[in-house]
Amino acid sequence: LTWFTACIKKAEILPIEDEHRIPDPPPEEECAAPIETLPQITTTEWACQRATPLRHFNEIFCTALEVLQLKAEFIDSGQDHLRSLAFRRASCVLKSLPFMITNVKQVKGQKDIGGHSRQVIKEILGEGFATEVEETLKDAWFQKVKLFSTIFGVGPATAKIWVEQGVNTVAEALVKCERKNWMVQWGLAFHDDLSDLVQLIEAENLTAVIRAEAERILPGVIVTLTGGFRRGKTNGHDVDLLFSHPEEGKEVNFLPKLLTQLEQRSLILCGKLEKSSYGDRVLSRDYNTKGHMDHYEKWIGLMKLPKRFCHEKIDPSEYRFLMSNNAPVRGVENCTVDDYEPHSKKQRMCDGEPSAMSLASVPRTWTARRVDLVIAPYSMYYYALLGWTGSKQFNRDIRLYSQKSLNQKLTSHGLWNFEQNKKLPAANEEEIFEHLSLTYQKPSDRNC
Ligand code: DCT
Ligand code: MG
Repeated sequence: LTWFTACIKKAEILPIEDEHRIPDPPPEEECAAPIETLPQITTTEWACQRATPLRHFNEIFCTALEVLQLKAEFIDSGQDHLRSLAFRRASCVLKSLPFMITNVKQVKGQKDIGGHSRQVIKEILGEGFATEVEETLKDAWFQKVKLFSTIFGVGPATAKIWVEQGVNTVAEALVKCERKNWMVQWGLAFHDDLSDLVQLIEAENLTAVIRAEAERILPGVIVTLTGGFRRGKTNGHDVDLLFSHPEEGKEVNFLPKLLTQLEQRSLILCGKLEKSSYGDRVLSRDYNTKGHMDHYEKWIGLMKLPKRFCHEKIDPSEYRFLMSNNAPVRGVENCTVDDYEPHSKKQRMCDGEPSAMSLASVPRTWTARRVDLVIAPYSMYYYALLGWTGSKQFNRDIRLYSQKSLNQKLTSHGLWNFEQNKKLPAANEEEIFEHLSLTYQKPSDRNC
């Protein structure tokens, strides 16, 4: 009891920065302490009904459960996909708790924490680690699939094929793997740059520069840094930028103009512009969203981030002096989505531009960074903002909740109420939560 009192107190006062610390495991006999003396879990049915902060008290368990989630995702048979989600849901519950779990009895009977997850928690409480997690982390197959699936353009399916073909390293993949699409070619060539996480300062500098260019092309344009950074993360694998304009229609052909401008500023390395494929069918009951994140016009690619952007806050009024090509941009006003494609890297490589490898291997004043630029018409903007803010698991949860509990279909394009048979507009994120009878969760509390 003394141990529990001490460790509960410790958990209560544990500064959140010390989230990796765990109290020493209790001696055997003390594990039998009555459950009533421990803080009890009272959680909601759905993750979107509660706050899930970025930093929390159960990091040690969540990190372990998310290793098993990843392993199950890699194995990816139908059942393993379900298992992978089960580990994630268990981790989500633990992230939302205002105290640290100190006894496995506390999670007993929790709908989202199944037997397997409980076993992992129990082992960590007793031993300080879980054998299955340690073995997974040491497993060469897991390490290689994990490494390859972080390469731009490579998902777990391709990563697994490479491992089966005997590819061991990124350098080997460059030589051995044939029929690589443009993303994989560039992803491999710039893997060193891209495996370094994007820091918040870089994302903010890039946003400021792109905002300044965007504003020149389309005054009044909305430019929002979304994804993990909007949820309060201080680093991430990419920069997700969402654009819109309060006067609907003004966003048409904005993206190719912006890209042309950014190319002339030497900020674009390679990428692909995808046209919008949105239609009202997307909100219909039967529409299968699998394989599509959304249908917005977007550019997916790599940008060249001047190295200075990585270390100090850049004043956007000053940034043009950093660019190699400071010439005024001509012809931007005539760009359309249809004529932008010839600028794409694929075409440019055919035109004799240097290959990814030769660009990557020379000394550079810039770092390659993964960037997504997404355009949303204003009537869909707040749904796009919700979707692009994530997390991926928060989206999964709130969408399933809308469908199962409310008979409504939520996507990044809107919310369809099947009973009223209409789309529900939203003028801010709070209104979306209201439509869904949910307490508003701010972005930093959507870290499921
Ligand atoms: N998203 C989603 N479903 C996916 C992928 C992404 O709903 N399959 C959403 C949630 C987050 C947002 O899009 C941006 O995606 P990522 O950049 O992959 O996620 P992130 O949270 O920003 O992660 P990171 O911080 O590593 O960039
Ligand atoms: Mg991101």
